[in-house]
Amino acid sequence: MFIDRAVVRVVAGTGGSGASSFARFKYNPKGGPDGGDGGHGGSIYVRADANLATLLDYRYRNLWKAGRGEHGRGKTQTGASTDDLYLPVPPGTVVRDAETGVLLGEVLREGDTLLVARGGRGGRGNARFATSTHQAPREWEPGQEGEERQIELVLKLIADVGLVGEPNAGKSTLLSVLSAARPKIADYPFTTLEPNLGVVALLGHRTFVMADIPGIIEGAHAGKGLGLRFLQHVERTRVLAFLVPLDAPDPQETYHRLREEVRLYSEVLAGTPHVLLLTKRDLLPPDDPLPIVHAPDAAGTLAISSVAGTGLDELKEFLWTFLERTRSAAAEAGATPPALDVPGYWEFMDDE
Ligand SMILES: Nc1nc2c(ncn2[C@@H]2O[C@H](COP(=O)(O)OP(=O)(O)OP(=O)(O)O)[C@@H](O)[C@H]2O)c(=O)[nH]1
Ligand SMILES: [Mg+2]
Repeated sequence: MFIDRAVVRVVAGTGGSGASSFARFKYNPKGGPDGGDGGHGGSIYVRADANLATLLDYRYRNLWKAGRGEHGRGKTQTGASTDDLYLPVPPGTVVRDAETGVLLGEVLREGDTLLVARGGRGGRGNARFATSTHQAPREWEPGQEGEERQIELVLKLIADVGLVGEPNAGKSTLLSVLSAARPKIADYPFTTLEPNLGVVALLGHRTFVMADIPGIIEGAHAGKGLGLRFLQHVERTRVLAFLVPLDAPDPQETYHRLREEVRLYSEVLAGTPHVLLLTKRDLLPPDDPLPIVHAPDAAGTLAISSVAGTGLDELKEFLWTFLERTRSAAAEAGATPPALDVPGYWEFMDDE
C-alpha cells in the first residue's frame, strides 16, 4: 500500500537549565561560582531512507518528541545533550509546515536531511555570569524551549507515463486493468476529478508508475472543463500516452485536438515523448481495418482494448522499452527525474 501524505506533530527537546552553584573546598569554603550550562535539547530531522517506499509509519504514530537536555551541575559540569531524532521517510518526500503551508524543504536522495524542529539551547550556568565586579553571581538561565510544529509529509511519486485523452477515452479503465489502482469508471464525462496513480508490474520485477488524469477538452489550456489542473499533473511525467477511442467520429481529428490543447498549454509539455493509443478496439469488428491516424511525432501507435484485454501485454512491454530509452536520453542530458505532485489524499494497493 502506498500512503502519500501524513501530518505529524514534532516536538524538539527543551534545553537543560544552567546550574547555580559555588565551589566549596576544605580550605576555601567560598570558592567561585561553578554552575555548569544545561545540555542542548534534541532536534528533529527528516531523513531520506531508500529502504522506505511509503509514509505508512507516520499514519500510525503522529507525535514525535525529542528528549530534553540535562541540567547543568556544579563543578562547571555541562549537562548532557540529547541525541537528535531522525524521522526516516522515502526519498522524494516534501515537507511543509502543516499550519501555514510554508515549504520547509524536500529530501530527494538517500541520506538527505532536513531540520524540522530545532532543539532548545541549554541555559547558561552561574559560572558564566562572573565578571571582575560581580564575582559571586547567582544568576542562571533556564533552557530554551524546543521548537514545536505540525508538519505535513507528502510523497511525490515519479509518474512515468501520463494518460491524456478526452473524457470517456478509457483512461481510468486502462489504469485499472494494468495496475491495482481502482479509479472510478463510468460512461459519463469527467468521471475522474483527481489524478490516480497505479504501479504497472511486468515480469522480472520491472515496474513503472502510470497516472490517470481528468479528461481534457478543447479550451482546456485556457481553463475550460476541469481547467488547467490535469495538465499540471502530466507536466512532470516522463512520457505521455494520448488515448483516442476507436469509436470517435474522426480519430485523426481527436488526436490533433489533444496535441494542440497540450501545445497551447505548454510547448515543453508538447515536446514530451509520446505514444498514440487507439482504445476500445473491441468496438470495431475484428476484421475491419483500423482507421489510419497519422502521428509522425509519436514513438508508436498501438490499438488496445481494456475490456477485451487486447494488446495490453504488448503495450506494457512497449511502454517499458520506451521509458528505458527516454531515461537513458535524459541521463545523458543530465536531467533530474521529474515528479508528479498529487494534491490531496490518495492511496492504492500495490500489485505485490
Ligand atoms: N467497449 C469498451 N469500452 C471501454 C473500454 N475502455 C473503457 N470503456 C468504457 O468507456 C467509458 C469511459 O471509461 P473511463 O475509463 O471512465 O474513461 P476516462 O477516460 O477515464 O473518462 P474521464 O475520467 O471522464 O476523463 C466507460 O463506460 C468504460 O467502461 C474498452 O476498451 N472497450
Ligand atoms: Mg477517468
